[in-house]
Amino acid sequence: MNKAIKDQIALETATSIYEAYPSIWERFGERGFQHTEKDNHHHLDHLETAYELEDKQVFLDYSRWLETVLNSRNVETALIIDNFERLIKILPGKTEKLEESFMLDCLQQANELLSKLWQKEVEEMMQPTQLAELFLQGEDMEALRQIQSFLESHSRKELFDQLLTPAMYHVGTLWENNEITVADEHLATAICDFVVSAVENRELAERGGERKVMVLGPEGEDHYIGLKMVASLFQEYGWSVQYMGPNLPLPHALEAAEKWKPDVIALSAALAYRLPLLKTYVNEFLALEFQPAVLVGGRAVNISNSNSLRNSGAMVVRDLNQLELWIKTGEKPENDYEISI
Ligand code: B12
Repeated sequence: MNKAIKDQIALETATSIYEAYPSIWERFGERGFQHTEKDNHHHLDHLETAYELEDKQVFLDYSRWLETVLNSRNVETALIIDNFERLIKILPGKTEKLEESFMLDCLQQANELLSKLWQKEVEEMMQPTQLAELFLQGEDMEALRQIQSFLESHSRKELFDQLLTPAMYHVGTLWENNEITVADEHLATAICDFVVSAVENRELAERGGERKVMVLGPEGEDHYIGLKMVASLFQEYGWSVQYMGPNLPLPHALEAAEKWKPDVIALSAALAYRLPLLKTYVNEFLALEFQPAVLVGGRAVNISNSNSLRNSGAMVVRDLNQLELWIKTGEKPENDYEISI
């Protein structure tokens, strides 16, 4: 297979992957696209070597190695399988028949192998409901152990989004169904709080950055786990963070803001009836002379119509993905989730 053909296959494959999953532009950007193209060159080189040596195992060993490398860089096995499937469709007609059929066999066998590995990983992966159970049993050290193992192949944001948030929502459902008591809920929260603090990047937090964010919940609001996650994400991106906790009366919040002059004030509320108060906070913060940006998030804004907040000039951010995108690019979130209750 000559270089021009390889270039063509690699480009075609990378393009079709990025067309199928536009969100990976957000996650990996232009550099990611170039890496995908380069990766496809590697796949083709290994297919060629396997063909020359008449040994499919060469490609299977490569696939196994590739899975380890890419997983550690937050690329899921499913994406590798998807890539190989695309090669299976794109390769035919681009090389001579014998080589083509050998390569297609290699790709097929590699995908069978990767699917088995993927399946095993999913089975072994901690599920949010299991984690909630550990929280409710008071198993703090076991919960932390499981979380640290999750973090070996996932980012902190993924931990918050995929494991901790659904685990706490599950706790909420159990409470709603009267299957657990408020005391159980408190225990679960305390352990969730403990693990969020334990996985915080202390070094980054202490270093602090030039951009400043103040994170708080309005008076009366007791829920603060989401708030801590928001603070942690800002820290991860090198911001200086003042985490003021929930239930901060407006005069104190204003005084602290005027003193520290943060670039951003991030607010969170869980209960929908907190929205009018949230709006008061937003208006007061927006009227400050140094003009901070005001971000609002949390369950309260996600389940209700937050147009009035948005109209007042605050930026309503639905989840940590949107927040991360905004931190990285300054791009305003698209808010297509207004559901009135
Ligand atoms: C733990 C808990 C408590 C604890 C709170 C402890 C604490 N320190 O946080 C306690 C026991 C004190 C409590 C009290 C109450 N709670 Co409560 N609680 C919960 C529970 C189970 C989990 C909350 C949580 O930690 N979630 C996990 C976090 C990570 O999720 P999150 O806050 O949504 O945050 C995510 C996003 O929204 C986003 N985000 C959050 N904030 C922000 C901010 C910005 C700027 C951005 C960008 C993003 C963002 O990022 C996070 C990551 O994805 C929820 C269930 C649920 N579905 O949430 C009920 C729940 C919120 N509580 C509820 C209720 C009713 C109450 C009480 C009124 C009664 C009670 N005893 O439970 C009181 C009110 C207290 C008060 N004054 O505020 C209801 C609310 C229902 C409603 N109609 O709105 C829920 C939904 C339970 C239920 N299923 O009925 N609660």
